[in-house]
Amino acid sequence: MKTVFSPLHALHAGHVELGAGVIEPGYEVPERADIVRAHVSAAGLGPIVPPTSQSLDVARSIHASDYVDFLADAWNLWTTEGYSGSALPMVWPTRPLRGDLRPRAIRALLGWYSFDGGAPFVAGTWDAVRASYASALTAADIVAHGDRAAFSISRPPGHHAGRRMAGGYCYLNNAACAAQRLRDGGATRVAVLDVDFHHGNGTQEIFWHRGDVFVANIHGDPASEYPFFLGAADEIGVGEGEGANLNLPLPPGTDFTVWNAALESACRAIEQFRADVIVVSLGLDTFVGDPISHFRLESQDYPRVGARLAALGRPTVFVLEGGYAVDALGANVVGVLSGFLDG
Ligand code: Q9C
Ligand code: ZN
Repeated sequence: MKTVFSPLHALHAGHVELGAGVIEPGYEVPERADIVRAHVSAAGLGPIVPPTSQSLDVARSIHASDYVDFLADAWNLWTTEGYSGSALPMVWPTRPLRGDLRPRAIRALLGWYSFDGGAPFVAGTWDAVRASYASALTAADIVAHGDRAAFSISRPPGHHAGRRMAGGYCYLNNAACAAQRLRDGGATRVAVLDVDFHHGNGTQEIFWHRGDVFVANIHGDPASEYPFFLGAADEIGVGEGEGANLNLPLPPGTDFTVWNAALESACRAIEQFRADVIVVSLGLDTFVGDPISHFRLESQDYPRVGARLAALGRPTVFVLEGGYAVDALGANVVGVLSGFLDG
C-alpha cells in the first residue's frame, strides 16, 4: 500500500487552542504526522510518496469558494490588522444574531467561517492545509488508478470542516474531497466510513443532501462529546440523501466489544449501499490512552478493524483524522493498515 506524506504539514505548528477554562497548546501537533510516517516506514507497508500537484478545484466544489479564499487569506489578514500569535475567532453569528452580515474585521471573519475555537491559524497553516488536501487527493488518485488501497497522512485533519466552516483542528475536509475526487473519476457510489472518536460533522453536512455518497459515523455520543451539536442517531439525510447517512453514537467508556458491533453495523450498511469505493476517515482517538477522548480501544484491536474493512472487498482510501496519544499513534495506524493488508 502506498502512503502519501508531505513534510509541509510541519508548517502548521506552535498554535494554541481554547480549552475548558484555559488557552492551551494545541493537541494537534506536527509530531503526530511524523510518528505515523516513521511507523509506516519501519513496518515496510510500502512506498511513501509525496503528493502530486493539485489545484483547488475539488476544494471549491466541496466547500464554498469564498471560504477557500478566506482560508488562504486568513493569516495575511490577521497580521495586516496588526495581530500576532494564533488567529482565533472570538464571536460567532449564532442565533439570534444575524447570519447575513458578513464582517470585514478578521477577528469577526474567523467566527463567520468557523463553529468553534479549535482551528487556529499560524503563518504556515494554509501551506500545511493545502499539502494535507493534496495528499488526500493523491491517495484517491492512486486508488482510482487501480491500487487496492492507499493511505494519506493528512495533517491537519479534515472531518469537522463543513462547506463553509473550520473547527475541531480542521480546515479543508480532506476525506470529503477524496470522495468527490473518486466520484469525478468515475465511481458511481462512494462510502465514507468515519471511525474517529468525534462525529464527522463536516462530512455529514457536506453530503447531507446527496445519495451518491454514503456517510457512516461511529463516535462518542454528542450528548456529552464534541462536537455536541451534530451526530445523533436520528440524522439520516434529506432528499436524495435520505438514508445515506448513518450515525452510531456510543457512550463514553465504550470498549472494543461494543465498538466492534457498531463497526459491523456500519460495514453491513456500506455493503447494502453497494459502494464502488470506500474512504475511511481514520481517526485513532478511539484509543484508551487518548488525552481528549473517551473510548477504550487497545492497540491489539486495530488490526481487527483493518481486517474487517478489507472484508468489504472494495478499493479503500485511508485518510488520517484525529489521534492525540502521540506515542501510540504510529503503532495504532500501522495496526489498522497491516490488518487490512493481511485481511
Ligand atoms: N482543548 C479531531 O479529532 N476539542 N478533532 C478539544 C481540548 C476539539 C478533535 C478540547 C476536539 C477536536 C479531528
Ligand atoms: Zn477526533
